[in-house]
Amino acid sequence: MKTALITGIAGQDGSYLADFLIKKNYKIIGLDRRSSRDYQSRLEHFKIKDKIILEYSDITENSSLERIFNKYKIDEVYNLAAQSFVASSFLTPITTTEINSLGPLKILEIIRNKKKKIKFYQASTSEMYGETIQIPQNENTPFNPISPYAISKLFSYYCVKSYRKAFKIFACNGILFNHESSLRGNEFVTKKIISSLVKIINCKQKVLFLGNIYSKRDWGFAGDYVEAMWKIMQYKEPDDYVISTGKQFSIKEFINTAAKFLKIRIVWKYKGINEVGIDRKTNKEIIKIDKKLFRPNEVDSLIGDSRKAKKILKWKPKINFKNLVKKMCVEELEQFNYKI
Ligand code: NAP
Ligand code: F7E
Repeated sequence: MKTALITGIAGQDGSYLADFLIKKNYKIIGLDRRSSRDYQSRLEHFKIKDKIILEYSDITENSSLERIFNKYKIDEVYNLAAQSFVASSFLTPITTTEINSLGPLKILEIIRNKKKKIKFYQASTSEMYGETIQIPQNENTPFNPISPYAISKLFSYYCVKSYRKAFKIFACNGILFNHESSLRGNEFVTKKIISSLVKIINCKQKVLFLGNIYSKRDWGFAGDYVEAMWKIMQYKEPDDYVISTGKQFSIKEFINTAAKFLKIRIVWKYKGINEVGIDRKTNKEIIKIDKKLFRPNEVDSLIGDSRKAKKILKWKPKINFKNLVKKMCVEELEQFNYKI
């Protein structure tokens, strides 16, 4: 039985990965930080809380990390803990960097000092491509990060490469493009759109406010992407892989697709900051643009090329864009017992 340490276990990917690895008969140590919020609802969703050993820690705190590494014989570390919200990183760039850059470096140092064969996975991100000039983006595309989040992640991306080369550590980067599910944090655009539309049709919310609805993302399903993380760690050589669907859609296209599933007919009117989405049935403006939701720097367009993962790891996404949106709509409706 292998033992995996998952940092950020209470997050979207952490809970999906824990569920996936439990089914593969792993012993799971979950690193979670204390919170006053409803912080383990995702683990409860999978009904796996009692199958995990939870250790309270913080990836910015050396001694507490060392305690965990001394307590268990860990085979694989999946470092998913992060300040993962790009918009927040402009407001808290230093905390973002302490968590996203120094956190993984501290874990790599522990692995290096232990001189044991502990594999390390780093949750790298398509945000590192930033203002990209190459379409689609693959493992050889130059990085051009434009947010504190992306810059902090680029630091850890290079730490992984450096420790792999210098100290022969089995350390890998998964460069994952956006991946979603109904367990996505409420502040991310896909979850925000679907939960707001569901509330609007049930008269629990009047308007959905959004920022830039013309940026484009390559959206996949979180369940497919955690399988890729595991495959990256099982390959005979440590390496870096792009994980994506190879298709991109704008936020506006996401809204239109979700609205269709939810049987809302939206008519778009006006341009720029005045653009509105009108519900044809009620004639009410249900989508409006809020200047405050625009980011100081915006990544306009991302689309990944994951042919390397397909060829070497035999990985490919099972759920396409339409089915992802549908799945999120169905689960949102079920979760809140809302009706359409
Ligand atoms: P998420 O839902 O925000 O989960 C991140 C988890 O990390 C949360 O449980 C969070 O705890 C925890 N965390 C934050 N700071 C910590 C600290 N100092 N010590 C310990 N734990 C800490 O993010 P996700 O969507 O699952 O993403 C997982 C990882 O993949 C992240 O590293 C993210 O940057 C990266 N990534 C995500 C995507 C994506 O599309 N989802 C794409 C590429 C890369 P709290 O709940 O207490 O905040
Ligand atoms: O924004 C636009 C926003 O916050 C997507 C993280 O998991 O994926 C995620 O980062 C787009 C952006 O995700 C709103 O400006 C418009 O263009 O859902 P998001 P993200 O920034 O792409 C990457 C790969 C990660 O690594 C990150 O950890 O949607 N947008 N209006 C909005 N975004 C939000 N959140 N809220 C809005 O109201």
